[in-house]
Order: sequence, then structure tokens, then C-alpha cells
Amino acid sequence: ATATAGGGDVDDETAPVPRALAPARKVALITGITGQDGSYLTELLLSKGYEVHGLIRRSSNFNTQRLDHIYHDPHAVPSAPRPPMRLHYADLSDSSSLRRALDAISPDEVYNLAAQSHVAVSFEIPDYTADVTATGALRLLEAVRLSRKPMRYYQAGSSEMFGSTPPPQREDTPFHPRSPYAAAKVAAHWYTVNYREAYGVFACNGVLFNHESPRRGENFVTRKITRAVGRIKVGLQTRVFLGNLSAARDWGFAGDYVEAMWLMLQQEQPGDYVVATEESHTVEEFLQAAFGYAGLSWKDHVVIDKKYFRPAEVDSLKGDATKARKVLKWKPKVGFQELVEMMVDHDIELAKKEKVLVDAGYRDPKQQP
Ligand code: NDP
Ligand code: GDR
Repeated sequence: ATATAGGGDVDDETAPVPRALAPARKVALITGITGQDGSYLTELLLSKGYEVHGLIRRSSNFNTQRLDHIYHDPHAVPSAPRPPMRLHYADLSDSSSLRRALDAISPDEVYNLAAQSHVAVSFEIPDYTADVTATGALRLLEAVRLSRKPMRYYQAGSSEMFGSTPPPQREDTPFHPRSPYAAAKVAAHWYTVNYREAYGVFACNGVLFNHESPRRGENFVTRKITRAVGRIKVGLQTRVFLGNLSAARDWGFAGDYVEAMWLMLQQEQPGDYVVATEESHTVEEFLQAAFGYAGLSWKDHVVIDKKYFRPAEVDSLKGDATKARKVLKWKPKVGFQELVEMMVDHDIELAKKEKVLVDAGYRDPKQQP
């Protein structure tokens, strides 16, 4: 079945992208299209004239909010032109759904962004994390290999794979994963290398360091902090509970990082690339920047809660993106302070809207993100 961004079903046949109108258009398939990176990559590929297909999984609540501004409901205004984006139900845990999707869509490029992507949660659901994050990539690679049409494949690798190996980390730095998530990403990384070497698949690993945005999931530390700043600023909450503040991360902007994904698949040869800002900050420094920008002092609001500490931590990540800079001609446009301000500005506006609902009695102020 094809899915609409509103979450309702439509008949497949009613919604094909009119290919005859644009026969030369490139076709991309994105897994994880409903996630942070999926939404930015969709915008990028549409702006480059691609036809974009995304796989979405069934959920009891709508999971397409990050795509709502792109999606156009044909029932609402049937005469309006629709962007060439279509969504299809599939799941990385279901190989037959992946094969059917590749057969039906026949993409030129496949971006595997889907994953159980939360490091702390991976300690709670390690088996599921391995199934989706590692074996899911293998299932998709196998479907790519078996398809008649050659397809280029991008694997969303992570700086978490370096784990406890000290910075700066680059392509030849040894992996030492510190979580079930990171171990699963290491497996997916090597499956990707193996399919390149064994079968000649044009397969690339992007080893991306943390990248954030106003669309970041609300239980990752940066967004948790900027959501709290917004809500504290307008009086909806007073405290935020956090874990380890001394971990250091190389934080960039997601909109910049999806450009690197695309660039990898446009090269003559497939390869693996570290993508990073080459600048590292602690969680405490992020707190200082975010609360400070809003005219608040983080020490007045942050409470340490042991439950947010992880069984094993990744202490320090800082990438060396020389290869991406030289070969892909990629460099980040948004710096640390600009990223923090973009997220805080967005979340103050969001909190103001929440406040309207709270004041009108439509929302319980105790409901925290
Ligand atoms: P998100 O958590 O925002 O998005 C993950 C996506 O995967 C969502 O669309 C989710 O669907 C989908 N998904 C989860 N499980 C399945 C499944 N079983 N079958 C199909 N789809 C599934 O992640 P990001 O956008 O931040 O990251 C994209 C990718 O890049 C992930 O693989 C992540 O691990 C990796 N990565 C991210 C970095 C970052 O800093 N953001 C850094 C390095 C790597 P749903 O919306 O329904 O939950
Ligand atoms: P990370 O991101 O684990 O690096 O994985 P996250 O924002 O979850 O944690 C960053 C650091 O902050 C510390 N921390 C907290 N983290 C969360 N989530 N919640 C808290 O309350 C909190 N307090 C402190 C953590 O211990 C950690 O050190 C992200 C994900 O996007 C992965 O999918 C991706 O692969 C990596 O980035 C690169």
C-alpha cells in the first residue's frame, strides 16, 4: 500500500508519479524518510529535480509530521500540482517488503537512513536494535544486489562506531563501539564494504558525526535542552533532568550533512567518508550556549538524574573530515553557535504556541516533551 503523509491509505494506482512527464528525472528511495535526516534529504533531492520515494512503517500515531510541509493531499486540492514524492509502507525488519519496494520503484539511488537510532534506548532493546540497524541494512543491501537495475547505496554510519577510540577520528581510525546501537552500526558498515568488494555494488558509508536541527528528535540531548529552554522562557516548566554533562560531541547542522550524503553517491567511485565540523563541545557547553542565548542561567534549571547515564559512555568525539573536504568539496555552513541559536529560536516560538493552548485550557502544562 502507498501511504499519505496524513497517515491515511490511498490506492497505489491513484498516486503514481507521472514519469512520462519527466523521463530523465533521477529516482531516489529513502528509508527513514520520516526522521530528521530523511526530511532534509527529501527537500534536497526534490530541489535537485529527483523523484523521491520513502519507506514508512506502520505506527499507531501519525509519524509523518516532518514531511507535512512537503506532502500535498490530492483530495484537498485535486488540481494543484503534487511534488514528486511518494510514501510506501515497508519495514527494515521485513525483507519481502524491501524487495517489493525496490522492484516497484526501481530507484537510481537508495539512502538507508532508517534505524533504531537512540543510543541509550539500544541498551533497553538490543536485539531489536541489531535486527533493524544491522540486519536491516543487510536485508536492503541484499535487495539492492538482487535487483536487475544497478542502484547506488548510501549507508548512514555513525561516529558512535569510534566509541572509546580517542579523537580526532577519521576514516582509518579503529572502531570500538560502546553500545548495542554502535555495534549494530559497525556491522552495517562492514556489510556495506563487503557488498562493494564482493559484488561491486556502488555502496558508500557516511560516517557522520552528530548533527542536529529544529527537527531533531526531542529525546536527543541538544533538542531536549532547546525544548526546555523554550518552555522555561515562556513559563511552561522550570527544570530539565539530564545525565552526563561532560561528554563531548562534534555537533553540526543536519541540513549540511544530507548534502554530503548526496555528494558521496555522485562520485565516480564509491567510498567511505567522515562528515564532521572538526569542532567539539561538551554537553555543558551546549547548555551554556543555549540557556545563555535565551538570557537564562542553566545552573538554575538543570537537575542531574542518574537514569540518563548510560552503562557505557562515549566520552569524546571530534571528527577529521579532510577526505570529505578534499574529495567531495564538502564543508559545513552552519557553526556551533548558529546551530544553537537556530534551535533555541525555533523552540521558543514552539513554546509560545504551546502556551496559547495551555492558557486556553486545551493542553496540560505538566505534559513535558
Ligand atoms: P531518526 O531517529 O530521526 O529517524 C530514524 C528513522 O528510521 C525514522 O524515519 C524511523 O521511522 C525509521 N525507522 C526506525 N525503525 C524502522 C524500521 N524498523 N523500519 C523502517 N524504518 C524505521 O534518525 P536521524 O534522522 O537523526 O538519523 C538518520 C540515520 O543516520 C539513522 O540511521 C541514524 O542512526 C544515523 N545517524 C544519525 C546521526 C545524527 O546525529 N542524527 C549521526 C550519525 C548517524 P519512525 O519515524 O516511524 O520512527
Ligand atoms: P548520541 O546523542 O548518543 O551522541 O547519539 P544524544 O544526544 O542522545 O547524547 C549525546 C550525549 O549527551 C549525553 N546526555 C544525554 N543524552 C540524552 N539523550 N538525554 C539526556 O538527558 C542526556 N544527558 C546527557 C549522553 O550521555 C551523550 O554523551 C546521536 C544519535 O543521533 C545517534 O543515532 C548517532 O549515531 C550519534 O548521535 C552520532
